[in-house]
Amino acid sequence: MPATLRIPAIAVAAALCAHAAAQDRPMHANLSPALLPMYRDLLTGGTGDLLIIGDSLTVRPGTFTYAIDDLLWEAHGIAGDGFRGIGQGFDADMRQGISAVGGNGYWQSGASGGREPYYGPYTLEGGFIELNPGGHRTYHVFGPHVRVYYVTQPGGGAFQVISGGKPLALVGTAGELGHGFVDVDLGGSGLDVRELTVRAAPGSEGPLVVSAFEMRTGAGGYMQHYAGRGGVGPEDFLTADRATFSSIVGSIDPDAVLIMLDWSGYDEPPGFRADIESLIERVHDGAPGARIVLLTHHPFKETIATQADTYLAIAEAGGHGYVNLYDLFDGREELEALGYFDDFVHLSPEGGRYVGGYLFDLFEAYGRAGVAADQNGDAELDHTDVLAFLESFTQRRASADLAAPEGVWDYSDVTAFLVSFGLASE
Ligand SMILES: [Ca+2]
Ligand SMILES: [Ca+2]
Repeated sequence: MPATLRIPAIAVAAALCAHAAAQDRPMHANLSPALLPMYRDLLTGGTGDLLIIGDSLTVRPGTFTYAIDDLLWEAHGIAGDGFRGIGQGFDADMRQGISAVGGNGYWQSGASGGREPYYGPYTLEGGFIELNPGGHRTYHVFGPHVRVYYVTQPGGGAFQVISGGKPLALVGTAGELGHGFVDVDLGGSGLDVRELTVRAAPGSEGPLVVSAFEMRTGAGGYMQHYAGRGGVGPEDFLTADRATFSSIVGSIDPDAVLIMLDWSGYDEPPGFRADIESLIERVHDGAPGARIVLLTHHPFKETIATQADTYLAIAEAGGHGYVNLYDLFDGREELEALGYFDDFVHLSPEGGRYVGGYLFDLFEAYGRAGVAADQNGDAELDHTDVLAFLESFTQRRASADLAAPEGVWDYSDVTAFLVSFGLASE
């Protein structure tokens, strides 16, 4: 055989090895257990809360998180626009953002910037606004129930929360360094845009720092909370004051937490795993029952492969959910050819809709399967659910009536249980 013909053979062998390596990395794992508490709430009229801890890829306008939000709202109802920081630079004039519409006498800090004293560690997103004496800032918010988060500190001043010309709350912020929040009811119902102003109280001279809003409709359904810091990895979130971070996460009380962070220029892969695991610990300090989903980035650079392997190892060790967007595409070239790149890192609106739709389909399949398979309702999936199903099936309980015809317990219900249990065990 001529030597020239052997080179392609070696190349083919190498390609097959690469393909085999990619095949070894699953597209997802442990999704049903990770989504079970959220889907149980969504399917029983409660509020399913997902907190997303990520970088710019999760908060930028048009990215996939907005598509997930729209699809889950449509499927399960709208519980609200959730938690959003007001100090960061991603306040797009669109539904899931908060639009700043006016004000004076304030200073705004994004997550990665700041001036002394830097209040970022006493917030969840790292950003905040500081009101000067007499200063104010007005926002468009969504839904009638708004929680306003602020920083407490020695000598802290007082601010008013105002909507429709009416002062709704007067809040003193003096105390130990930390955070606080106040709930205000803007009146009415539904999803209309409302104006909300935070204003330094007359005569207040002390420093005033406001960091975030959480917006609720008061109805059951899906609510997505954003903790996004542009261009950072987990280490940046670990700079947050631990008690503050845990307390804010606890106040959000998420059913599930989606983490999508890279090492982002400051760290090396060996430190990355420990940082992600520390971040998960801190989430559980505040919300012990929250389930974790580790979501890899799409392949905008080749080192995401290492991230995909690291996330998988963390997920397998901790029993966390895992979704691998790295192997969903063949690389930058495919993303570019599909028109899914905005700027060779971030997704275009088309790319956001595709990835959001892909994740929604996964969530629906594995979330619903988990709820159907958890026959004893303890939010764990194991062999005791098989026994519980058999008993409920024999006793003709509603929990075992999983397939049409309704009110009839037959082989189609058994099949439905086995399919759900099989999916949920993947
Ligand atoms: Ca169970
Ligand atoms: Ca049936």
